[in-house]
Amino acid sequence: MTMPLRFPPGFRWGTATAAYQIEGAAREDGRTPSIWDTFSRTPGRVRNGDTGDIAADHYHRTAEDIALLRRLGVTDYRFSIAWPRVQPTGRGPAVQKGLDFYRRLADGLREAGIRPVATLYHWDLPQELEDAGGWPQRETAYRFAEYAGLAAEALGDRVATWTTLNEPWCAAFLGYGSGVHAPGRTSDVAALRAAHHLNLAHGLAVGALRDALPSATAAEVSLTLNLQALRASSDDPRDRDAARRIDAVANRIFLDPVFHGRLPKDLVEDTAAVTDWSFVRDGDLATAAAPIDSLGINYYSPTEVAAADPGGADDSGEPSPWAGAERHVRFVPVAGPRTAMDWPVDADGLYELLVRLRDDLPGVPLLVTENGAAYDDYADPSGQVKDPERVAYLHAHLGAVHRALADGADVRGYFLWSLLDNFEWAYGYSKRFGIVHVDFATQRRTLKDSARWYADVIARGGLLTPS
Ligand code: PNW
Repeated sequence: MTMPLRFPPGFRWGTATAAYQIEGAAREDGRTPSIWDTFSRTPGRVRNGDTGDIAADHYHRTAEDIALLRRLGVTDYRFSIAWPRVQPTGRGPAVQKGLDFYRRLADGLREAGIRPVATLYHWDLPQELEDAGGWPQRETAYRFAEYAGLAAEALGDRVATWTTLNEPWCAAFLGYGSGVHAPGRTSDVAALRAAHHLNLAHGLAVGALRDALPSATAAEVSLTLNLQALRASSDDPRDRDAARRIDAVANRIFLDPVFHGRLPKDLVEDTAAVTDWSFVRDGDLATAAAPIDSLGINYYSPTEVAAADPGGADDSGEPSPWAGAERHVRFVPVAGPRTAMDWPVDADGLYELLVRLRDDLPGVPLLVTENGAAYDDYADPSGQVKDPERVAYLHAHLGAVHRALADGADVRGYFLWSLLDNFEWAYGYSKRFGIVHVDFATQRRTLKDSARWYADVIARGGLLTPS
């Protein structure tokens, strides 16, 4: 039988999760609070007052969850390491029990024939480091590099891919700019300082990882960004300038330091009223540009922008995650069906992003480290979870990856977000991204139809029908 959309041999098929979203066990084995424990326990911050105290109880159900991955047939599994489990105060020696958990996880994965892909920072900063100033403070970058070294020394022989940071844009601009994520601060200058110190932390951690990893294992070192797939709503130079501004403060603010060792000139100009960037010291940008082996991309939806109406229609005075750009830009709703997040379904955006990176970063292997959709799934009385919209979403987006591959983008793998329904940050448990349904009252796991569909895709190595 012919298969129209076959993926290359060796293509990595995975699912992704993050520690705070699934582990629970928030007070066990020496783990201390992270900024997300503090934030979620603060009334009004997370929908329904939900916290990650129990989450999907993955900390105690690791074997069951690895068995699920085995049933899916994935080649890779992307998880994150909780910094406050491994180094509770963000300083000093590692906690054995914390490391043991990730050692068991990695060993269990390897026994199942699954490559462990570990992210060091998926937003759970030890609260003590936030109390000392958090990411706007330079010291946090040095703390992170030390933690990276501890983790690599303990786990370096069994992790296949090390990702330093997940989505530093969210950590900096949602955490310190708009304040909708932990720690919930609302300051443009704090967000820009955080972004720089995250770039610095990334580069320092790459060095610490390279030093600590046994060279024989040739582990891959990577970084995951949630780049905006940007469209200007017209060719009018004012609309194109709005897109340039968002590209600077959301994409090139990370891409330029990490891949070219420089700050975007236009970003520095756009943000001149916010900061003079004097917190950037000599050598920082060269440090941030330490060579890495691949770039991870998280993609859910595209972003369309136009020039703000005269007077600045979007200048509502509300805290914004677009430091220096907010008064110039209007966000235009993208057409198409919507997920439960109210995010538009538009697979072309993923294609456009991958092709842009093919052109802008020649020679850099790409991984789609997150892609998926939330829908209001429920287990029917027969125990089935029918999620045809998710299957359609995934099919369309894998089709977009295939098109990008055919057009020369060097995409090495695809990690579906997410394995399990989980704690969706400010939305708590109200949004279900899993291909495995979790009944949070009983912790019962049920494969959704999309999980069976994904297992078939992996087994065949591609899609039977064009999207
Ligand atoms: C990513 N935004 O988060 C994260 O890496 C995941 O942990 C998360 O569950 C997933 O996407 C789905 O939300 C984002 O508002 C959260 O632009 C918010 C935004 C982007 C990414």
